[in-house]
Amino acid sequence: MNHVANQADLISSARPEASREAIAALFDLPFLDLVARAHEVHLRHHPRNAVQLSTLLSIKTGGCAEDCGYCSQSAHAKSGVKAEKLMNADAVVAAAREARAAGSHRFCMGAAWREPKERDMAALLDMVRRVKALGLETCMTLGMLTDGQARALAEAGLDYYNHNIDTGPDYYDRVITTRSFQDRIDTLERVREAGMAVCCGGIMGMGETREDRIGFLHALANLPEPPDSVPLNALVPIPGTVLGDMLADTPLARIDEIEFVRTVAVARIVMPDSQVRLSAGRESMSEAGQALCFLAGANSIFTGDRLLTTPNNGEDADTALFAKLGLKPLA
Ligand code: SAM
Ligand code: DTB
Ligand code: SF4
Repeated sequence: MNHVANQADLISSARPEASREAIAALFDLPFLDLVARAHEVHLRHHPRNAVQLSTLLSIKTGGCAEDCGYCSQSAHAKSGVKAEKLMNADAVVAAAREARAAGSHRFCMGAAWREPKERDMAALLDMVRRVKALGLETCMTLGMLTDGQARALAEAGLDYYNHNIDTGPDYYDRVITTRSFQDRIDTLERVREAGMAVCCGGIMGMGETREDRIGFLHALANLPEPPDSVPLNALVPIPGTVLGDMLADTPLARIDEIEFVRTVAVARIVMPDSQVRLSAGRESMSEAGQALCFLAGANSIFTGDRLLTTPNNGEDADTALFAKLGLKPLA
C-alpha cells in the first residue's frame, strides 16, 4: 500500500453519507444540482438570508516557529511581517468594543504561536473574560493546547477555539512539516473535551487536487463530531511565503471560483448543522462569487478591513453587498 492510501485509511467513515465515495459523488454532480441541493439542506438547518459576523484581531503577530507554507507570520517566511509582543488586554478590549459597535457578534483573537506559553495564560484568560463581558462570543486561535490550557480557557468563558487541519491528510505534509495532521486532531479533541465549540477548516488553492479537497472534507465531517464552525479560506498569496511564491509562478494553481463554490456546497451537505465561514480570500472574490457561496450554504464571514496580516473587505463593501443580496446579520 502506498503512503497516500495509508494516510486516507486513517480516517474511517462512521457516517455513510460522509464517506469518501459519497463526497466524491457530490463533487461530481452538475454544478446547479449541487448548489440547489446544498441550498435545500441549508434551509432545513439554518435561518434563511442570515449571515453570522465575526471579527478577527491579531493579538500576537509574527515570529512563529511553525513553517506553514501559506503564512506570512512564520519565522521561516520572508514576508516582511515583523515579530511583535502579545498585545495588552486594554487594547484588545478596545478593538472588541469597536467590532461590537460595527455589528459583529463574535470576536476571534489570533496569535502566531506554535502553542501558548504558561506565562501568557493569565493575560489570555483576562482577555477572554473581558471580551465576553461585552456580550460578544469569544474565539481564540493560539496553536496547540495542553489539556490544562484548554480547560482554563473554557472556564474563563471561551466559546470557540479555532484550529484548522488546513488541507486533506495526503497533502498536509507538503504544506507544513513542523507539526503533524495528528497533532491537529489531538488539539481539536482537547478543545472538544474541555467543552468549547470547535472551529476547524482549511485553505483551498494551495496546489492541492480535488482528491485532496475530498480528503479534507472527509476528515472534517468524520471527526468524532463535525466542527461547529468551518472556515473555508482561499489562499491569500503572500510574497515571501512558499505558497505565495508558488502561486506567483503558477497562477493556474489559484482555486477556480466555481470549484471553491463546489467545496462550500459539499461542506454544507456533509456538515449540515455547522456554520460554514467564507473566510480569507473573499477580498479577491467577485460579488457574484460570494453570492454563489451564500447560496451554496456559507452563512458566516469575517467583517472589518483586516484579517490577521492581510486586508479584508471593509464594512462599507459588506453593508452594500448585504443590501444588494437582502442578507441580514445573524443576531
Ligand atoms: N497560529 C495559530 C494556528 O496556526 O493554529 C493561529 C493563526 S493561523 C494564521 C489560522 C489559520 O489561518 C491557518 O490555519 C490557515 O488556515 C489560515 N491562514 C493563514 N494564512 C493564510 C493565507 N495566506 N491564506 C489563507 N488562509 C490563511
Ligand atoms: C481561518 O481559518 N482564517 C482566519 C482565522 N481562521 C484565524 C485567518 C485568515 C488569515 C489570512 C491571512 C492573514 O491575514 O495573514
Ligand atoms: Fe504559525 Fe499559525 Fe502561521 Fe502556522 S499558521 S506559521 S502556526 S501563525
